[in-house]
Amino acid sequence: MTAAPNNRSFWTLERVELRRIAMPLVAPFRTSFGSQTERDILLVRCELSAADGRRTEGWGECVALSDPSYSPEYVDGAQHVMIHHLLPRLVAGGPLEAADVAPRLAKLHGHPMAKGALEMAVLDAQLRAENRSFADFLGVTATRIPSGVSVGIHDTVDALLATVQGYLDDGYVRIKLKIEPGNDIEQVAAVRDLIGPDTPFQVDANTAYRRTDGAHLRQLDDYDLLLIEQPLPEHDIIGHARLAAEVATPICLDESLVSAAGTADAIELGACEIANIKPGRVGGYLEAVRIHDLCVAKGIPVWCGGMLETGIGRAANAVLAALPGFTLPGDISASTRFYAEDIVTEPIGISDGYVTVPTSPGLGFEIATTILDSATTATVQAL
Ligand code: SMG
Ligand code: MG
Repeated sequence: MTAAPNNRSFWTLERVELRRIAMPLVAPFRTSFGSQTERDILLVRCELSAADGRRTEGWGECVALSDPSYSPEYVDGAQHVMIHHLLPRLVAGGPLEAADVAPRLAKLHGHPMAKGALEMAVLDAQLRAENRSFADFLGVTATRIPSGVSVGIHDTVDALLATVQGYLDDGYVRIKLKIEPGNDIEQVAAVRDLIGPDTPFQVDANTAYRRTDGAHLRQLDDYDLLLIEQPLPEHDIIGHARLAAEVATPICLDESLVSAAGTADAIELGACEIANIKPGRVGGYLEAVRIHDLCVAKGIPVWCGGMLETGIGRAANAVLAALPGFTLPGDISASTRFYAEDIVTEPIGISDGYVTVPTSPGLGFEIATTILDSATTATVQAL
């Protein structure tokens, strides 16, 4: 067994179980790339053992969607790459802790969502063994974070306004509206009119526009938006930089940012005036912290994005978003925004527009086993 220098504790990956769960949404969620009515989510449960006989287990959540519409990854592909490529490589490297997961998998290209879910499970397990909270691990001091809500594209402006009013009544402190060509300026004007000048408001295009849409998108400058999220295709960094020069509203990247190195380049090129940090999209929470630190050093405001996570990812995101660089409200809404029933014992909720930062050992959740079992559609012993 490897000795543990610098107080690092090394764990042997004993078992890895992959679970697929079906989570129906309380209402369809439409974006420029499609409409979701249910999430098909891949969870990772790992069991670790230490040389001194301690054992621990932890959970990770993979944020990949059912099809490669948001990003190249999709849930069946994530499961396949974990079983056939990532886990064999992880195990072959011998004992590990969470910080070893990304370097050990670095020679395998891409798949940040699959890699991030594995690192997350190891991190959760390791923190539980230490009886340590993620909040303590990250050194966060904030006890609550402001809660923003993401609003889908609606068929009519009236229906949209009714939905937004409901979220205002729930207490959300920031509205994000999904937009696409043909469903943008009129909707933004109507929502701004409804919510008044003081409610923070932003839009997300999920890559639906093109470089030639600068003059069109400049119309959004009239509505005092916090940001325009990912207007152009994910690889079009230069296009985003040009758009940032054409439009006064800050340009925020989401899909384009999959690593700290890429984020540094996008910032240097002037393409990323604000960063949406989604741990699942960037290969895990440790890379998310590196992006946070980079953005703080560069003076780039950040906020925590969401991927309709269950209580597992939602709890961990709520901790991450308590880091001081997260100066804008994140897409960390109450679990009930998407799900009638969550798979954790204390689903994330909001109170006066804020989410309490979880402080229990591990990433900040406990599994509600019976509910999880009834949501499970398949279980695979991957290791
Ligand atoms: O979890 O609150 C959430 C969802 C936030 O809009 C959200 N996510 O592009 O930012 C984004 C989308 C990606 C998922 S769309 C199915
Ligand atoms: Mg987005």
